[in-house]
Amino acid sequence: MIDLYSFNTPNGRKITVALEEMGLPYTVHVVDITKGQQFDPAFLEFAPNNRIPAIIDQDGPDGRPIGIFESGAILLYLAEKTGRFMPADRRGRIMVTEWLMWQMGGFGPMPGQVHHFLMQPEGPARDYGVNRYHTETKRLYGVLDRRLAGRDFVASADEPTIADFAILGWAWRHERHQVPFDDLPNVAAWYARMLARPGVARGLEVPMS
Ligand SMILES: N[C@@H](CCC(=O)N[C@@H](CS)C(=O)NCC(=O)O)C(=O)O
Repeated sequence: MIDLYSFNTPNGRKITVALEEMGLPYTVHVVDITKGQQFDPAFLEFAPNNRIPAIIDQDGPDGRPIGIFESGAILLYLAEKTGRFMPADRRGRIMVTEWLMWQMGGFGPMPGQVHHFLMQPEGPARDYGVNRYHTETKRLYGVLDRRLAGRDFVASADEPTIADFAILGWAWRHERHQVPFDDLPNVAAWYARMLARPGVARGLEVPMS
């Protein structure tokens, strides 16, 4: 059994989607980041960066519990544990790692900044922040759209991988960071393809707040 410590956010949704797709049993423990619960000392024991998501797998690699923080590390761990959503061949694994790191380094931090600046009071600081991070977020969506031309999934031709789950978590909030899919036909088709999967749909619906 896996204990998931999370909240209803893009980074949190990556993991419920992965757990549902993998068919792993798990229990959600809501960490309400709007109430400061991410600073609870008991949570910091295994999530020292005071951010969700984090997991404790009671059945860790050596049969003992293991705590893991950082959504990318959790996805890699779950893929290794199940042998699923990560290709077996080295070239395929490198491609998944590239797109997972692309998400973790940019396609998450950048739209996250758009969310932040959109909530600021009107004024030059807000305008500067929104412009800067919205421009970069749109650039990243352009990269994704070009990558998905003629492909069903980001890093593997015929089935999704953990890279798709990671990217989906943020694309799921595209309306909030104000990037419509009108000029992103390949992203739009991929998004619809992902949402049509029952595991993805369940992962996006699991109560987490
Ligand atoms: N790189 C981290 C980022 C995690 C992250 O930023 N989580 C946000 C919610 S999406 C959070 O917990 N924020 C709490 C806070 O800022 O105190 C990951 O991917 O796990």
